[in-house]
Amino acid sequence: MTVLVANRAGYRQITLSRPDRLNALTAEMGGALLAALGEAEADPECRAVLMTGAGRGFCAGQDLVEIGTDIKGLLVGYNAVIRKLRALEMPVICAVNGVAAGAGANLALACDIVLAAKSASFIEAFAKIGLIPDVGGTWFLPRLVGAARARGMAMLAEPLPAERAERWGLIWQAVDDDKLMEAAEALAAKLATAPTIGLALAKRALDAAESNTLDRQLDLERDLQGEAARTRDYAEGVRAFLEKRPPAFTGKR
Ligand code: LHQ
Repeated sequence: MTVLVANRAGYRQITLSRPDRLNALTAEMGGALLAALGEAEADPECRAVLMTGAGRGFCAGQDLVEIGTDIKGLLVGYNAVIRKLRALEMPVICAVNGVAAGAGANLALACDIVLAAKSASFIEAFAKIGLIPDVGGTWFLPRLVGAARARGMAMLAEPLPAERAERWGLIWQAVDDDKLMEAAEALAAKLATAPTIGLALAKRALDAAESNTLDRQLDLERDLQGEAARTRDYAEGVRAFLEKRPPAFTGKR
């Protein structure tokens, strides 16, 4: 098994698992990852996903031993994973436990909240082998860190340590190595009791904002807010506030 799936209370943990190759990606692994995300989506009890890597690395990108010649075919598969991560109607947390290189770095960046061990680094390694950042890298990088840093990362392919990645806004937080999984699990557990539909709508609005004018975005916010305000979690959130008690969100419509 190259992708391990564990059911936790309210969320799924998905672990990339080819530790002797730093969890480098294969076509089979891309398919397994997509299937695991599809199962999380189909499970009404699942309200968040936590992704991480087994062993000392998070993901070293495409497996350069098992790469074959069908580069475009591989990317069709990996791109489906990126699309699914962005469309998933629940938060996706990524715990980057070690080096994230090439497609592995950009797989992490496609997640909603990225934590990284302080010893981890992000390497847009593509330039070292004559490729361009893929699986969304050219889209995520300038949006997260700005044009100058995106170009430096893409062209120099140097490791960006987790703490600098946090300072640059590439990730949410760098965490002491021995606290990473504890912090990621606590975050996943917290998000698994959050108003899931509201979070999913916020995720959709933020992605749409990347290409919308303010005018269109205001319309979209109005419409999505209308949808959020029809959820039971909205009613519960307001009721709990007025009753001065913690809300009990169900994540259901
Ligand atoms: C690996 C790999 C690896 C195989 C480490 N493959 N074995 C997508 C789809 C379609 C087409 C093309 O491209 C793409 C996008 C991409 O992702 S292209 C970019 C591919 N990735 C890379 O270029 C990174 C290659 N790896 C490295 O530069 C280093 O391994 C890093 C900096 C990640 C880690 O360095 P170290 O901590 O020094 O570890 P290591 O190099 O000793 O690796 C440990 C083992 O893992 C080693 O095997 P060995 O048998 O010697 O112990 C490596 O050969 C193997 N490994 N990455 N991508």
